[in-house]
Parts: sequence; C-alpha cells; structure tokens
Amino acid sequence: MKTVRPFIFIGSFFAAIGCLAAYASTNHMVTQTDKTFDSKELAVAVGDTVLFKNTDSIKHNILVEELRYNSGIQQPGGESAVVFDQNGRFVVRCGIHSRMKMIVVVD
Ligand SMILES: [Cu+2]
Repeated sequence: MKTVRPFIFIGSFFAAIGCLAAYASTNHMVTQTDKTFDSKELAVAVGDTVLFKNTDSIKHNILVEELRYNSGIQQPGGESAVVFDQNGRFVVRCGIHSRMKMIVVVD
C-alpha cells in the first residue's frame, strides 16, 4: 500500500492547483443571448471576476464606465473577463446595443 500513497499525494496536489486556477480565473459567468444579458442583476464579492460570454450570433461589447473598462468588439463566442475590485453598483452595458444593460452589485 505504501507505493500507492505518492500517487495519491501528487494527484491531490494537481487537483488543488486546478481548483485555485479555476477560482482565480472566473467566479461568475454572464451570457449575452438575443441582445440580452442573462442576469438583470448579479451580486459578487470584492475582487471577483465576471466572465461575459457572447453566446449570440452577432457582435457585442462590454462597457463598465465606472471601472473604465471597455472590451472592444466581442465576436460571437468571445469572452471578456472583468475584475470588480471595488464596492458599489456597476452598470454593465453593451456599447453596440443601447438596450443591453445589467447591474453588478459588489459587496
Ligand atoms: Cu450588444
């Protein structure tokens, strides 16, 4: 049985690294379909990353004026990761479609 233990340890080690990497990269995901964000309002913690994924067949954009964030053009299938590193209510818009809007509440 002793020979098995190192493999268990190594497996656990990489599993832990994988979890940390996943945690650091994305905490929340919001999709854009039919010119609509799938959340009207999303509550996140300070420091969280929100991944905005364009699941539409047309181009979109992510604009968070309070954070001075502008994703540029998001192609269909494209993703934009936004880090919300301060408290507050943030309006997230699409710079192409003025009706696309949602709120991210950071607390
Ligand atoms: Cu749009």
